[in-house]
Amino acid sequence: MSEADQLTEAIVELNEAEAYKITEEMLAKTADPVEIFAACRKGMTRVGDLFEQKEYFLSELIMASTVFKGIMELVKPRLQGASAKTAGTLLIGTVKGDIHDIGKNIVISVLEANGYQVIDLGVDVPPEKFVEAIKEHTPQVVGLSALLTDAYGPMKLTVDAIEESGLRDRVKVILGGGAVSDKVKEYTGADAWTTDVATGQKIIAKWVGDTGA
Ligand code: B12
Repeated sequence: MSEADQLTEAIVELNEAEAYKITEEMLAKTADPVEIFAACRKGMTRVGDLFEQKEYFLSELIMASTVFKGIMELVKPRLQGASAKTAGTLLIGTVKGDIHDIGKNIVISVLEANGYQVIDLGVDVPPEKFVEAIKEHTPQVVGLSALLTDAYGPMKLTVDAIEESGLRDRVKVILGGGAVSDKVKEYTGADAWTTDVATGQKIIAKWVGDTGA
């Protein structure tokens, strides 16, 4: 079994010590944590499946997110200071009614490490707060995160509110998180969607003309 698979297993088994040990081992071998993120997401998806099958309960979801946050603490120092340039500005938040923020926080860490200025509005963010923050910070990109299917409505209301305030042509909107798809993009009127940080980063870089130089 590869180290990435072992990390996925450790998360699914909620084995905190083992998960941190494997993360340290993986970090010792590579400077790029993308494989670690992918292994974590796989693990969290399986934890979610077990929750759905009623084999795991809310306490296991909370435990898995604690393990995940611990892994991020180990990975974060590797991400910091990678870049001194300002590649662009991203405004990001988890939409109203949804409090999942693990994925959003990964996006923030990765983009900050790549020189982006990121304004984080947190979780359960109402549409008007996004609008106010666009006026205040003039980002090129707005990122809406959500993991609940119930968040499609709030995502659409957020894009609508940006449109109604006359700011829509000033920003690109990208959706992220487990609950998004091409259909959700069409429904909400967003410009793009992704369920992984690497793809999101590429789309955003293209929009802001970041060549990575
Ligand atoms: C951890 C977790 C929790 C934790 C959240 C902790 C936290 N601080 O975030 C807790 C325990 C609090 C929780 C609560 C709930 N949860 Co929950 N949770 C999960 C779980 C297991 C993992 C989510 C996760 O962190 N994944 C790992 C991250 C890294 O992946 P990600 O978010 O997709 O992020 C990546 C990309 O999508 C992308 N990305 C993310 N955001 C953005 C934004 C932008 C702009 C970009 C570019 C990219 C991007 O980058 C990330 C890295 O690649 C999922 C299972 C699953 N299958 O997802 C269920 C899941 C999402 N939860 C679910 C449910 C039902 C709930 C609750 C309603 C449970 C309850 N009965 O109370 C509550 C909801 C509370 C609320 N109002 O939001 C369901 C949702 C079902 C649905 N169809 O809507 C799931 C799918 C579980 C299931 N299978 O039933 N949950």
